[in-house]
Amino acid sequence: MRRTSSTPTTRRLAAGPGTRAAAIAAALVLLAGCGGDDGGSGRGADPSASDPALGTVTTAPDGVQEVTIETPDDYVFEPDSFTVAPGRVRLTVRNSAEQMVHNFRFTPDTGPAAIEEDIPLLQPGESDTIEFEVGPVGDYPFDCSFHLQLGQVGTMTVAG
Ligand SMILES: [Cu+2]
Repeated sequence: MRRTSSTPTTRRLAAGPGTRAAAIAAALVLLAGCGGDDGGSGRGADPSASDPALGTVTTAPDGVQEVTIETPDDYVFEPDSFTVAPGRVRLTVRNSAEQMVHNFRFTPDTGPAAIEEDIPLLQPGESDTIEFEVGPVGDYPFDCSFHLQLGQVGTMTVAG
């Protein structure tokens, strides 16, 4: 997929997609070696999927929920919705556009609680990762502020 050719610029976190892929590969080796016993820490992560689909929430080795979405050249998020459980979330937004700059923020004054973390600017081909805590269940609208008027919006659902 495109991940291998992208160059994530993870400014705030050391663990990018490559690190995660390596960790999953290491986990596979461990599973093969010990016959898949009660390691148990990989809940929610399918060990056969080294590259989770966009919008698929997996649990990293450190217990944080991880999910990746993309912003292509049209004014959408791909996917435009995903669901997490209360707790920590590590969200990566990858701008898969060839022309267009995008950004990511939780739409101000919406949702059950404010989430201040945002990604102010993503150049074409760039990705960035933010990490935040979610508590109250409900729908948290997000948008690209550049293209909000063109309908570039989505929803993160927090479900207990
Ligand atoms: Cu945009």
